Amino acid sequence: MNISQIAEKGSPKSFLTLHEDPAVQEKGTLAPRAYFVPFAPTQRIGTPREKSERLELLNGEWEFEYFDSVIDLPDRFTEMPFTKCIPVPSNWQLHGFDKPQYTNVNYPIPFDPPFVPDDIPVGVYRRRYLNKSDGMSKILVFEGADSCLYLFVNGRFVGYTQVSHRMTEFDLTEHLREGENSIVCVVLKWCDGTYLEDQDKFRLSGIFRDVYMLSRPAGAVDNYRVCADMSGEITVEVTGASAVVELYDGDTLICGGKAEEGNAFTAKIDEPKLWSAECPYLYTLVLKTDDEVIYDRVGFRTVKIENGVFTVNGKKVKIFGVNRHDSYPDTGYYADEAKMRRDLELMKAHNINAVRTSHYPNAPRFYELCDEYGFYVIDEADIESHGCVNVYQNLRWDREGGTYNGIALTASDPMFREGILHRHRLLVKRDINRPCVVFWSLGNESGWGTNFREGAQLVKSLDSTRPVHYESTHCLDGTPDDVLDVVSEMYTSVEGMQEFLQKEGEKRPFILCEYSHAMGNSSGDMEDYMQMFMSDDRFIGGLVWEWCDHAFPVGEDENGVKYGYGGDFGELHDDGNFCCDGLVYPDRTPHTGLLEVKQVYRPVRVVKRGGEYYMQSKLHFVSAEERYELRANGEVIGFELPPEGECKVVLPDDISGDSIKFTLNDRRDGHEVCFDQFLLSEEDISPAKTSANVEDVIENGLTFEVRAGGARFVFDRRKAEFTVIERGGNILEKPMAFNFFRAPTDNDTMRGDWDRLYMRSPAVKVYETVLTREDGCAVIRAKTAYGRSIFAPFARVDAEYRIDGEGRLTITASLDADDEKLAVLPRFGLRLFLDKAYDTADYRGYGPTESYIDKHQACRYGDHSAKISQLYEPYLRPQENGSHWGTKRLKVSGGRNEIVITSAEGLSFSLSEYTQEEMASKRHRFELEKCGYSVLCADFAMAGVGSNSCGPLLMEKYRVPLKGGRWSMTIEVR
Ligand code: IPT
Repeated sequence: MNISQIAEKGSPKSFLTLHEDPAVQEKGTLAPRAYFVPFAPTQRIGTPREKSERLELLNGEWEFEYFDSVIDLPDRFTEMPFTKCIPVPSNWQLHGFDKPQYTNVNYPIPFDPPFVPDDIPVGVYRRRYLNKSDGMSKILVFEGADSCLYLFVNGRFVGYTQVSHRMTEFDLTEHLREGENSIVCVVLKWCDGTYLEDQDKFRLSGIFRDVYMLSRPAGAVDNYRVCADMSGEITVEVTGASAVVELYDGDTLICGGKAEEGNAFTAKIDEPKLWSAECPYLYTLVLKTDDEVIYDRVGFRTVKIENGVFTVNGKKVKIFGVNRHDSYPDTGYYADEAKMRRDLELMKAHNINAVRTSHYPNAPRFYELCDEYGFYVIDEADIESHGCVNVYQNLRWDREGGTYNGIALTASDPMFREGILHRHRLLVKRDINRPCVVFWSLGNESGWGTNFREGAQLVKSLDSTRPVHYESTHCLDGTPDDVLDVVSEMYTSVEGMQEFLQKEGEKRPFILCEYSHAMGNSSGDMEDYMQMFMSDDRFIGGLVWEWCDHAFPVGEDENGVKYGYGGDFGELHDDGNFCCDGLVYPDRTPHTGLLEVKQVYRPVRVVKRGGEYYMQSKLHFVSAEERYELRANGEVIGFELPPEGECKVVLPDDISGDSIKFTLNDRRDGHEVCFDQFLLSEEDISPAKTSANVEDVIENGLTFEVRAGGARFVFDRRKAEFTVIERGGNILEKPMAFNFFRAPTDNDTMRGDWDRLYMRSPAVKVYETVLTREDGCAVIRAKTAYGRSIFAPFARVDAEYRIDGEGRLTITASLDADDEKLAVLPRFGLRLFLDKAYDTADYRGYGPTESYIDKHQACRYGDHSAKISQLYEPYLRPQENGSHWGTKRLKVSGGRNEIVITSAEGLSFSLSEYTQEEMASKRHRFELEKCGYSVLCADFAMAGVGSNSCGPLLMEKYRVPLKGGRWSMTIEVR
């Protein structure tokens, strides 16, 4: 619907015509500039921006009206009565208007560019603005509005902006009158930009970042650019006016001069203190004009790609990063400074050194904080159009002979040329002065074509000091992608990375812009990727997908907030919990995956060679001893470890124990940075031999009964499982059976196969059960198979149950699983339903947090103790959790007896109030019902977790061996 056809001519509504015009990205706006905030000349250096006398924050309650359709908007909406209010910044879907929709790839609207549906949801914002003329220009700044914004002042149309995550300035000087003014913003949920902003996130709308008015005097600079490199050279270019330039190191003026339009200020300082993520040293730049001063921070640093190697200040720096979205359960897309700081502090504390602002520029303040804390930033343009993949599926894809290449539908389309180029321009223009930005990224998942090629060239023409990154080079028209400075891929397997190195003619370095998809119980492959990153200089490193779970409250219960995800908001279509794929829960509580990341990304490692211990540093710019304190089993050890160096650890003579634990603590705040543990000896946990004999063995048709050492066992021959294990009372609330299933993790993408094989509830076929007496023991041998219907049994088990004279039961089992039908078997072990009084586990294994064969870097091997509730890891979507790998001894207590399980080869155990069936059947953690038992799973083998929800299949070495495995464990009831 062309609004101008239905609106009264000349009415405010008649101006709403630009959002379906892809040639118009903005109207009435000031030229994009670098982000800065002006101050009054009297203000102290370092004054926070909110305190600037030249900045008036307009955040707060604004009047608000919402319409499901722009068609229903009154023609003269600027004069309509406003009955509601909304906080600015915010997303209106989180304030009772419209509803959130979580969609990943699929567009939320029909693909019909440049048009969007007639019924566009619209939010109208109004606030009064008191203007006191002081001779200065009044510039209204929006740091973000989704998806586009029409601005009206005192009923008159002022301008238009789209590109949700851009900063837009409107000069209101001519529009404001003395005294009270009315500012009205019309924000539409969709515009032609929606086709370029199909980022995988909850789709929310509104003015979601800060809004403020700047007062700028005549004779102020419009814009400036600072370049400062590792040689100490600094250049400051200004436009719009000349300025006095001063550079301070702390309070000391180190150089100064004048910058004029067309005549930059340049200087060279001696021995500059360089900026890096490790040592984020910043100088202060002051730009003075007659009645204004601008403060900025400057980092001297040089980013380069030379001979296929990425360097920062000449060092082969690796990116150990995360992808970060703006997503907060209370404020949606809005991150205030405290939230940004919290994210960055958490990242720092977890040894993360880089952030990709997936998939749009973050709030400008974010980059200043990255400068300050020290993060390498891959700054990404506000572009993602992967919805194209599904638009013409089976039509264009087939016709073009490519499948995934349909993603490039907008990439060469002239209709989107301006939209794409403008997004690239806005990215560079705004953030060009930020030392933290080490790569410009052209966007995400939008395919490759002429628009992107031109965009890359534009970016390079605007800034030649940073390399250009882009991942999505799927192409429909053969446009070459050689303008890109790196080869970027996502979710490539470690083998795939190895293959990259073999590619003939490819000289560029390689980065994994997304990897180790952190969805649910994940992060199982971190260390394998780390080994690969370190194996070749051409590997720049990678960024884990992603920082946080995106979810919003849908209520509260006794456990706190109930989080909803895709599908919980009445969406037309959704992508379920694919948005819960972060290293932290929505409230920033770390997932165990974040702990794994922290340990794998550790800056210093201890290795053992020839009986000696050596520390190796991944730091490039600072000696480790300046930053960290080393302890070996608690004792402080002196060391000197230069950047990129190695040193021998001199241990005190009296060091003792089963293992040596080296811990590194940050000298500034004492937090533990990382550790390395080496086992020295292992106590023999095998049960002591006994001369006692089994007392009684009774064969009873369908049962075998054994009495030994005060314990009694009943074995059901029909199912080949124990129904009674007792010493003063049966510990088994249900028969103890072999268990193959687990509540699928998000990475268990093969769960459909498991269900087709009826793995949740297989029927057992018993071929034989034989009882003999051997060496004073009772020995039951059973041959069984497990399956239910349709196929051959998916698993065959030969088991031996040996009960000795002390009443200890040793189970030895070998497995023969169907490797035709199964790639990954979730687990192989025994499940015991115990009285719920059994609520405590003392174990020697990998803890205290959950551990798996491929996810235990963050765990220490040793003795741990936990209550059943502490063994539960509350993933938003219930799934396998809380297992402990490498457990050699487990004692479960709290009930009448103590149940002790030992295994020389180590088993995985979990103790849970929830059954795997319950967890597998519920969508949310808040729906889980306790089963009334303590469910003890003692697994001979438990599959790793990997990251297959969006990544390679679980590595062979982390799977349960389908054939040839033979394991044993001993159960003793005391
Ligand atoms: C990849 C996207 O880049 C990212 O935004 C997110 O959607 C992630 O996947 C999944 O969580 S794209 C995927 C099709 C490889």
